[in-house]
Amino acid sequence: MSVVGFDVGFQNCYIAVARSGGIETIANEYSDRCTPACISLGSKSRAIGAAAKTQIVTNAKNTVQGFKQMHGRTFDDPFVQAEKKKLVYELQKMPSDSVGIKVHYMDEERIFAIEQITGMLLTKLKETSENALKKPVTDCVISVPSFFTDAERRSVIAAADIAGLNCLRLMNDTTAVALAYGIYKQDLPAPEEKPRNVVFVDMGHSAYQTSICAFNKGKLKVLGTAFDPYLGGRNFDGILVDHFCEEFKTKYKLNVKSNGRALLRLHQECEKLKKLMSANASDLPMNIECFMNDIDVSGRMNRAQFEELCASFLSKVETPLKNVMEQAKLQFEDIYAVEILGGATRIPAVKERIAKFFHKDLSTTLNADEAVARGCALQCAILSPAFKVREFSITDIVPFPITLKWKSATEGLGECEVFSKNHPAPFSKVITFYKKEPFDLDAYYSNPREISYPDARIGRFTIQNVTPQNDGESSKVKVKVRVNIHGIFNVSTASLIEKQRPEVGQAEDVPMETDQTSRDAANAKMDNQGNMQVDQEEVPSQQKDQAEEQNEVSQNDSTAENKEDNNTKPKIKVKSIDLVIQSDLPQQLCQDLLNNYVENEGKMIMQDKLEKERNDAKNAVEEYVYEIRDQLCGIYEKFISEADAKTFTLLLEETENWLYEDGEDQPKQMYLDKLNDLKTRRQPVQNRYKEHEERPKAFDELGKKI
Ligand code: ATP
Ligand code: K
Ligand code: MG
Repeated sequence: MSVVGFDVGFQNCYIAVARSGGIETIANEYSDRCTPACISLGSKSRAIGAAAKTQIVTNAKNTVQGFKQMHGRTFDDPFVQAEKKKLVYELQKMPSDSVGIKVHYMDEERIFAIEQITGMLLTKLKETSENALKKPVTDCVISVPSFFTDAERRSVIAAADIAGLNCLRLMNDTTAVALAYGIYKQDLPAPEEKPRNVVFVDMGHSAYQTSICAFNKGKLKVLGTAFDPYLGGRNFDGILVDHFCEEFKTKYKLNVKSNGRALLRLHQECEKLKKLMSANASDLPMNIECFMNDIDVSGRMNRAQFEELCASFLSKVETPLKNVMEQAKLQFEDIYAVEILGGATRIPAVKERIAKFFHKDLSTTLNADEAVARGCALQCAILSPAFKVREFSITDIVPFPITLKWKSATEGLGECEVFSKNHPAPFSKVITFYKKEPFDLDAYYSNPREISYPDARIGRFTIQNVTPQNDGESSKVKVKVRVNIHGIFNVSTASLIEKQRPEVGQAEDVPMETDQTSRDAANAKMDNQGNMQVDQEEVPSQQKDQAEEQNEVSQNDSTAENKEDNNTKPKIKVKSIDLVIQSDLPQQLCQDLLNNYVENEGKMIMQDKLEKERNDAKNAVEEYVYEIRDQLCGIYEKFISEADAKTFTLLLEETENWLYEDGEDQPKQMYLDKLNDLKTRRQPVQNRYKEHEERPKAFDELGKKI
């Protein structure tokens, strides 16, 4: 079994794996540990990662990048609409209202769901890790921003399914980083001592996230998280692009924004310039040859100017930091270290602002690019039964409080916040209802304005098969709600507690245990008023979810059940009946569609493989032509007549020309045949050459024998 962690960034992806030597980040086929989150659809195959990035300008309309934050969103989502304006490739509304990406692939117009696009990227990451590990990869841990809502998280899991990956955990970026930070530290305070509080600050290409974690030996607890989902390196690039668009308008009379390709090139150059300015404060040039209408353009910028232009973005750096400190309820002197990571924290002005806020020098003990992937791989190792890692418990939190609402048969509306802000996660709770018929539970984010998503609905969970008791009274229904290991809310189980007829002779006159009686009475009364919510108890997760269990924050075993069993002499026997829960989740991919996408991804993988083989076969012909040509005027020269050599050379020339003309695009077999043809033609001269080469050796052998 393999242990793999994927950091799926908006711009850059990293892969870490566990090998016997420990956790390591692995490189792709270009010996680069960074794989761009980029997919280029071609007329014969797909290019994914580094190969796709080279096509951003040349195959602009079919090269997809910058899609991560469109997961789980509808096409009409204001964020999607704003992105759409900046994208060169086309977006289209899917029948389910979600975001589709319209491209030309295999000479056809195709619309891919966002899950399929990330699925393609994950296919690439999976292949890269399989090549490094030399075995199949299925189980993995994938990073997501901590601000991702349930719909976004579910959408990423669907993408993993499409790529044939089994995502053991969707791990929040900053939590992964905290794990990578803590697990190897030998000097963490003992469990009973005051914890070591560390702030993590990650600014990537699209988003800015921070968390504070408390570390003790063998464990970490997230104290708070805060973010600006729309602040990242790309905003700084955007400022430079706008600046130079203006400058080129006056200087060269060019309307850059009207030309998609030029704009893409300018983006690339501005990003380069931005990075250069991180290392160099002086005036720096930016030159682009043949930019538009055959005009070469040039501009200049220095760090001070850049910071002035970016002032409004820089002023946003502080807010999440303030927010996270308030959540953790810590003073600056309680902070042991501020660890920065993510590419955009290399911008000096960003660093300065973070350091100034905490009155502290920043730490860079983590690899700024690879820490997320490493944390994910560590988490995967912890979850994998096949791998031994030191014990380390991770307590994450619920970033957005969650409320359940329900309607009673008698019109009233019930409501209860089931998970408060920063409640430990993963976590389960049991809620008891008194009901006579099936009912709906609607889950919402309690503070719609807090989430970076336009829909506060999490989902509707219908508890089915609820019937009254034999005596016509309401039935007790226990519902387990859960924030699972992926940070996704769910109503995981529901059961109806059926009172059974007391045995003869024990009967009705036996008084019920007082606590229970009064509680039931109170409940019944509330029931009539339509307030069904009665009892809220926390229980640990079920055994079967091994992974979650070990990390779960929980009270003593089954609080709720124990209370009843210990205090009540069972005068009335009860039977628990499992109920069916039907869930209706916004933007959830239906199973049929998902199956279809899985199948399609399989087809595309096969197509890519065939295309690669075809290309390899073609390249083999070309290489063979060069090889023989060299040999004809080299080692074979003495073994072929001048006339034969001439014919052969002519044939090679013909073959070469064919490769660039009619043979440019032929089935694989055609190239194999051509290659065989050449090999057959070479055979006689090669035989003569070999014979000659072996003759002295034969003499030698003979000599030794004598
Ligand atoms: P996200 O976390 O938003 O999903 P990501 O993980 O892909 O995105 P990172 O790889 O952490 O993002 O960072 C990429 C960003 O960092 C880009 O905007 C890039 O230009 C920027 N960056 C990288 N190096 C430097 C540098 N030396 N100076 C300034 N910016 C840099
Ligand atoms: K990254
Ligand atoms: Mg990132």
